[in-house]
Amino acid sequence: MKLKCIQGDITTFEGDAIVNAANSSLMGGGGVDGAIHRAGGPEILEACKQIVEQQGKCPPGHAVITTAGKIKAKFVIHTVGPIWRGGTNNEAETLASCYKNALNLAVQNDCKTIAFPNISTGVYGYPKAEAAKIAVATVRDFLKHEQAIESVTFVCFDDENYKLTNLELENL
Ligand code: AR6
Repeated sequence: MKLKCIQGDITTFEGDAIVNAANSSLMGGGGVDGAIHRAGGPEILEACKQIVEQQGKCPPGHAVITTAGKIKAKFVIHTVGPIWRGGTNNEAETLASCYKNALNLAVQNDCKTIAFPNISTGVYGYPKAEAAKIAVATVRDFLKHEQAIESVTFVCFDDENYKLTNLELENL
């Protein structure tokens, strides 16, 4: 199985790239974003600033890639999840785009082992069960036509996301 699920802190992932659940400013924040910037050090913020200078803010559903600074992984792929507004504002499509665009960047940068957090399920309020369905289905579909990636690991922080993501993987 190329798809895995573990519980823990994504900043300690030993692989090619970790994905960050950022916000459009790319200037850091709380949650997993804060944890990644703290663990990686100022190099990550510096790289984010350069990206924003060149191409502006990162819209929801899009992704950019930077150094991982002091983090073991080689890269951080920053994506901006949708803020949950009841489900009728393209939240599902935007969330799926986060996973697809992050994986595309991973492939373009020769990343073979990638870790995702449960994007949008913290501060952004996306219902966890629905987010887990979208995350697993989108990654599974991507891997069907992309052979270069060896593994995608969902690194779940809280018990609920860990259980829900495992459930989706068992249902595959
Ligand atoms: N490793 C893995 N997952 C984590 C970690 C960690 N170290 N810490 C938290 N999580 P959130 P969002 C999980 O709020 O909902 C930030 O301020 C957490 O349990 O980090 O996409 C950004 O700057 C949850 O399941 O991201 C944005 O402003 C998941 O990560 C905003 O939050 C996502 O929760 C983005 O909100």
